[in-house]
Amino acid sequence: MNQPTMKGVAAINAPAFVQQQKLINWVAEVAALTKPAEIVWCDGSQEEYDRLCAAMVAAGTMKKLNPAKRPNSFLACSDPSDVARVEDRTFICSANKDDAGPTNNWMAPAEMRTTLSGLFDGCMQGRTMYVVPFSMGPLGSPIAHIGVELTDSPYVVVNMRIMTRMGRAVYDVLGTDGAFVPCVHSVGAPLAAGQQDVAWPCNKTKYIVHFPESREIWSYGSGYGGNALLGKKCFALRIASTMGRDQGWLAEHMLILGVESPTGNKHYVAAAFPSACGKTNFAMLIPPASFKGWKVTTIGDDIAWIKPQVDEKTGDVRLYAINPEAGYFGVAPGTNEKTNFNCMASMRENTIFTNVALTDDGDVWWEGLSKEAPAHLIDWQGRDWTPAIAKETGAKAAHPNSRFTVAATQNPVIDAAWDDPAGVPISAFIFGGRRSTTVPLVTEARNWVEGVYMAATMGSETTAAAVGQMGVVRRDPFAMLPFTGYNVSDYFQHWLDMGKKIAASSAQLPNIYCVNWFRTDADGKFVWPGFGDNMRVLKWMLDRIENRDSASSGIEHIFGISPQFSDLEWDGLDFTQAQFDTIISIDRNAWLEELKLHAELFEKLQHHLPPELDANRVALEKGLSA
Ligand code: SAT
Ligand code: MN
Repeated sequence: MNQPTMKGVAAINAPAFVQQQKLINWVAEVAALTKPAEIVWCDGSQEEYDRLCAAMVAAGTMKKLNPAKRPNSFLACSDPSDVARVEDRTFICSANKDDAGPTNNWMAPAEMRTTLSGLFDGCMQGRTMYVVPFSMGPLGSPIAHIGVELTDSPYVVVNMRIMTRMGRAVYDVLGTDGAFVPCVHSVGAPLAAGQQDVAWPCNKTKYIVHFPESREIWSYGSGYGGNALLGKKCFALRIASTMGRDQGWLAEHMLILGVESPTGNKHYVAAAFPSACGKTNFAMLIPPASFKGWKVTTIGDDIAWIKPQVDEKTGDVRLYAINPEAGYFGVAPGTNEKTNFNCMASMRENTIFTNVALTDDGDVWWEGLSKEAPAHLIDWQGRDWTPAIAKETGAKAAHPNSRFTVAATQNPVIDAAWDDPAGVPISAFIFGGRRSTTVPLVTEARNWVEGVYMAATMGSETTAAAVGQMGVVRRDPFAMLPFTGYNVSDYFQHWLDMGKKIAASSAQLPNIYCVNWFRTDADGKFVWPGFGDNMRVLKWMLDRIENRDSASSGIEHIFGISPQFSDLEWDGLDFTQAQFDTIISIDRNAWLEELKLHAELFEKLQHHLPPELDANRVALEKGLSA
């Protein structure tokens, strides 16, 4: 490494608890490039968090909420141009274009480095650069990995403290030569001497850049969510998926939940849904009252790292999962005591809200929080908002992608093993999209290849989590379309290989399910009640997992196995056979159209597409046409 010049920085005075020279040199190098006025080495303490929050309140970035209503909580409102992930500004800069694949934006690493050098040169002028050490996963877990984010955003620091295991203890794990993923983040808004700052600095130009070979992340121009909290999508999905490919494990866009029957049988399942499709709700599900003695507990709500572990006695390989995160960055709108009681309980205090509305008594509100909106609010853009204004202009009080950040430990149904370094064994995978038509409520794959096919061809109507048109169906393989850090066809192959590895050890492969909670009727209304009633589907899956060889529950059809009306528990829900038929039915013509879209997808993904998957498609087409 070149000896960095210290222009703009007096010296790199790393505190004694930082033991790694390589890390100190890298901080010095980035500081020499970005030229911050000051460097702060974060220790992750409460005192540090409180100090940064107070400074942001003074700067107008955050408001402190009424402590009587929402103790220790804040509302941050972003620039209206910086409200979601920017997928068209997200790049995978692998050495070979083929390794990024057709679903990622690619730029040659050297070219991107030139661009970034220009953008980052002096970009932190007048600001503080924070050094944020974090562990994705329980500190010291064999499944965990460490990152260090350099950022000029105090908002990012306080969010990272909630979302990850952040602070001094990370340096002890790193020691003198432990590996870390370097993450550089700037809002891209240098301050000239004496220049007044704005409440939410950001830049119109945005770059969210990943170098998979050197495992580096560089993010410029945005302070929002997955663009800026680099432990989340950038590290835990895009970079980690490439680490998983190289090292034989999986980094997935999945929640993990535990479900326990009244007799004490417990299983863990991991479920993939695209962003803003109810993962947090599913992960904290409260079973209907009629499900006496059933318990659902949360390991994670967004991301799963899954590693095969060999049972030393049997030689069997099982998949063990951890939640690499330590908090939830969930979608606020639609969340209420009825749809997600546990989530509401999680955010009673110590919460950072972003882009929701402010009530006159210093609390927060968003669409769907209560049936009736308050008479007056300050909306997420700082404007007066009343139900009358909303009716006239359609203005939303909260941005549709507004969020809450809370520590996982505040979740009343957190699983006892959520922080277990060993992880939890996975019994089933669930894949679900938001589809108003075509895809049945639930289907079990008969084998691993069929399950991988279901996941690979998943489609979903787009949501507000990413900038772009909403509500159009796009293919979202494994709910990983914007998050796979390498060629998605190689990623499919990796999944097939993982299956083969487990099967070769005579171990039981996890079951794979495809679900769709979102089918609508002729009036466009959801037919399935969803939320807690998803327990009915979960229970059926558990029956299937526990009685794998009995054909008693479910009926086989062209795509796999689905329940019949009589196979689900209906106690406590008014739901007719006719309603059930509309959400479980398979419309032959709609599916023939759907398969054309699968063919289109596979054509796009031709390069390295595993032949088993296209063979599965051809078999389905034949079966449907017969
Ligand atoms: O903004 S994030 O990427 O963190 C949230 C999401 O899209 O799931
Ligand atoms: Mn997500």
